[in-house]
Amino acid sequence: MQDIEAVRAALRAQRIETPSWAYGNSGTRFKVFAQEGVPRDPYEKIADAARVHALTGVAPLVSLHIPWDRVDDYAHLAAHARDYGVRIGAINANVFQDDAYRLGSVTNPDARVRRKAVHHLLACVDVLDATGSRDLKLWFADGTNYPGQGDIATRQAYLAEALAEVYARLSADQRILLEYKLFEPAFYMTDVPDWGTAYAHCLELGPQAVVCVDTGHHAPGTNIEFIVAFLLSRGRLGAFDFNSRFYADDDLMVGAADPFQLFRIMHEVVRGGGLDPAAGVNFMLDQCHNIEPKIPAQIRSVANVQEATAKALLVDAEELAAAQQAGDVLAANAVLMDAYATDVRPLLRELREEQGLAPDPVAAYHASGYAERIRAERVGGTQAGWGA
Ligand code: LRH
Ligand code: MN
Ligand code: MN
Repeated sequence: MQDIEAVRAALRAQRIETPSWAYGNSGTRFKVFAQEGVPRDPYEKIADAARVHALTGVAPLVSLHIPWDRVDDYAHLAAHARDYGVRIGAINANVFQDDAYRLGSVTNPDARVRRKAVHHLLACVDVLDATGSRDLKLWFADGTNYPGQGDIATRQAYLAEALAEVYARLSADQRILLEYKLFEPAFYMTDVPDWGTAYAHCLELGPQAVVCVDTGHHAPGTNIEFIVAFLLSRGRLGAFDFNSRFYADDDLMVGAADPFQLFRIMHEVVRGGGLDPAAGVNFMLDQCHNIEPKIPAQIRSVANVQEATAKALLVDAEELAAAQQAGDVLAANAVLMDAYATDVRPLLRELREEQGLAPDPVAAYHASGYAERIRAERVGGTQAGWGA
């Protein structure tokens, strides 16, 4: 039997971070469908994120992407966030959209381009200092399109050099989250393609370098929960970028494509102690809402993570361990499936009500009039990122 009070406490304590770019317009390389009322600047993105937190009670952090969220005064932006009841979360460095990065950023064959990239990464650490954020998230679009285009080992050495310089600049309470991605935009070879490469670089760097698992960044069929279990057991699971994929890096709502996979991932998180804030696992969303309204989509995504977490918490760990030890394959599998089959929505509704929140945050959002207000107030919203 699971201790239901412990389950409730764990759910109350979980925090989910939403990304600033989810609130702006986004799309594919074919079309960006602009929506009315989207934020015109980082301040308004934070206001929308604060709305998601106000309705869910568990999303008090907002990730920024620099320079998409460039402002003159980051301390001021952080103060604005605090005024709205949220805080600045991970700072995402962006070394992929300048012309100079055609052949890569930190792995570019030209030393001047490598310098420019490292300079930006160091400037992002300044943003961490100014905002009080803990995490610098590094994702590199670096790679090659054709065999022979670049020297793989030399590029790895350049990458290590750049990471070491940034790592040396961190304060004791700051971390590098190193994110990997199989392919795209590079189509032949990517310089940080998988968790093994990310893990190896983190090991070389030191304990303040940890891996970010973006659930959309694997080959189809990859056992992501294995990666999670391994990294967590080694103290190197720093964060998730949650989203769903059907094909490639689709950035759809987490839990939409494969809620069972999300449950399996959360089971490994719970099993490995990753829900304990001391484990340092940052549960972030990394999504773009190209055709659906953005704020309710974020609320829905937060709830999807909560549902998977609740089901994972309901796994009877003792019964599972006993069945595993006894070699009872079917019983062990049944323990997991029983938890997965539980409808946890009533429990989550109850927890929200206990906190003085509406039981259905999406319905509460629609009833609040916020969508109508921002539609009237905000004219000419911004685009989130490269879908532009
Ligand atoms: C790259 C990525 C990375 C970026 C984000 C916008 O595909 O997942 O995390 O910063 O998308
Ligand atoms: Mn990501
Ligand atoms: Mn991605």
